[in-house]
Amino acid sequence: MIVVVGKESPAYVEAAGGTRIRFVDSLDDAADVFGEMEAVVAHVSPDVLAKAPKLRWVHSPSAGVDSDLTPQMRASSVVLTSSAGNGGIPLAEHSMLLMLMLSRDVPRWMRAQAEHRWDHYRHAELVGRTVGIYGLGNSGLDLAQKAKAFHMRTLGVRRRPDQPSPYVDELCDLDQLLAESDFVVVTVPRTPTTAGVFDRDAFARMKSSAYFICISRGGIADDDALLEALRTGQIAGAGLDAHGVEPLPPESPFWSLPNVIVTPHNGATSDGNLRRSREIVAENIRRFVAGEPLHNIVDKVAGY
Ligand code: OXD
Repeated sequence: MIVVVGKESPAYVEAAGGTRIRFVDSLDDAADVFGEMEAVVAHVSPDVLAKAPKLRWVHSPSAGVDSDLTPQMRASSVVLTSSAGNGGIPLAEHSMLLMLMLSRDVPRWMRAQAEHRWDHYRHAELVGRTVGIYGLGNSGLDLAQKAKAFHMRTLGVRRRPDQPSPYVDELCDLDQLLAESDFVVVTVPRTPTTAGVFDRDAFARMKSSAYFICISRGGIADDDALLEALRTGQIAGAGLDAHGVEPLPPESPFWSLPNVIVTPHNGATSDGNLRRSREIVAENIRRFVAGEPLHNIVDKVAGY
């Protein structure tokens, strides 16, 4: 039996063929069938994992599976798949939006508009500027393509440099990315390897005119170090869609720093994301039932 947390979907029913599929609002509503459950489309807690002896496959509705990868999930033989690929396009769009907003100081125009004030000033262009993309997965690669359309120079750091990286002018290491980028854009998942990479030392190595943008996960930057870099002018500003603590608490200083644009982990919540998520799930249900290899299998050691 397959259990899906979410609205009933004819496409999933069709993909499941004759296999039983049940749609619930929350996994608690499926407690009576935990013993029969072979596959789940939802975030699964260690408690549910322990109560589902027949479970073979869990599909996470998220692209980043850091919160799904509990020690129990890591230790179990259950195959975990992710929704990676659903948000690459809107996150690349969001990165472009933040680069444009920061370089043109759009908040300044918005303040002036609220006061009906004509505030006319000279601002930067993106042409010729360097964007350093930390992580060349779905969003990083799409961002590279979009940045080239804006005539930017693109640098990229990726774990597997042997993979094709179209639209990336140069693959480099973190040192070069920090030293040369006008915009550093973090697109990597949060894993034991990436957590805390952007520390005091990393911000000190960025240009004082550069902006830091994070569209994947908080915790890859050390928030205290980022705050210090923003307050002291070590870097010019930041555009943050992902935050160390979410929701960002009302008392967080990030809300009120003049050189920061905060969005509420909303960059990927688009119509296209929903459509792509459903396509990924339907295809994986079809594969599961047919006994074919699943898409987006998470490497539980690498963390994505
Ligand atoms: C995700 C996200 O991982 O929205 O899906 O950040």
